[in-house]
Amino acid sequence: MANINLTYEERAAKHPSPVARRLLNLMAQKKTNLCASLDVYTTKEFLDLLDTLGPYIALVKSHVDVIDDFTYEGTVVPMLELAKKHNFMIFEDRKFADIGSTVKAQYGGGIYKIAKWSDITNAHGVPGAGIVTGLEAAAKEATNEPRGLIMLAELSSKGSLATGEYTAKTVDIARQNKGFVFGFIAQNRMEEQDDEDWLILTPGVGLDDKGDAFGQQYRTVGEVVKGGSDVIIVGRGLFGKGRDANVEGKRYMEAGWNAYLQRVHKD
Ligand code: BMP
Repeated sequence: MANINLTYEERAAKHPSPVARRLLNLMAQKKTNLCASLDVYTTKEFLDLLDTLGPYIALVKSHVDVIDDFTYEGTVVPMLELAKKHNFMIFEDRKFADIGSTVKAQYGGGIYKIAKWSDITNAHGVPGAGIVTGLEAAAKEATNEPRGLIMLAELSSKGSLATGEYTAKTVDIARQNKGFVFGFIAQNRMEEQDDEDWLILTPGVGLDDKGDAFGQQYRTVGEVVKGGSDVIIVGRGLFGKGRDANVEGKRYMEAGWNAYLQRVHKD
């Protein structure tokens, strides 16, 4: 049976990536495939939102470089405490895009030290396969904890160049390191050979808006999950325009879970 019709538990049982296994089992256990994308500019806003949304999410997606008062002790340490309290995983959306030796330094070092605390990060395929080996080397140096990478195969924004042959070649890069790379940021499922099972994490999801002033394009939860998305990434839909994150968190969690149940025919 195609992976798209299998349950998260069934897929976890045979997945080669420890990070993917953990995420699939966590989603099944917590009954949520929601990833909250918290692009806010102070540590307080970030942690307050995360505490509110914690019960509804499997994953938080951060851009720590937009937090004005970021510090490791003040931002990351409490984020890790909230991850334990509410049982969710962490995805720093760093979108690495340089040669292997540079991304190795960017992932493991600087002020953010992403490899130390983030279960998952992501990278563009544009530099070629060396980006993956550089990131994997940094992860091994930084920690004994499992780390996973997802590649940007498609983007949600208008006019994105990540289509067609570029997308297919990004999948080829992922194929060269299936333990560390376990999926894609994409709008559709990617081609799967033999026993491959790529997790598809999809941003550009919103139930009330069609887009923003800068080219973002939203699709509904039902559309993306039916199309093969395994994790729905929602940002401003949860907290933008004065929305109540507690209400929207529950709403998106239920919409995502019901769409998944329909897809695997367990409803
Ligand atoms: P929002 O739901 O508020 O539009 O936020 C979307 C988030 O997902 C942003 O953090 C953005 O960086 C990210 N993102 C995206 O919107 N489209 C992509 O194709 C890839 C992304 O990482």
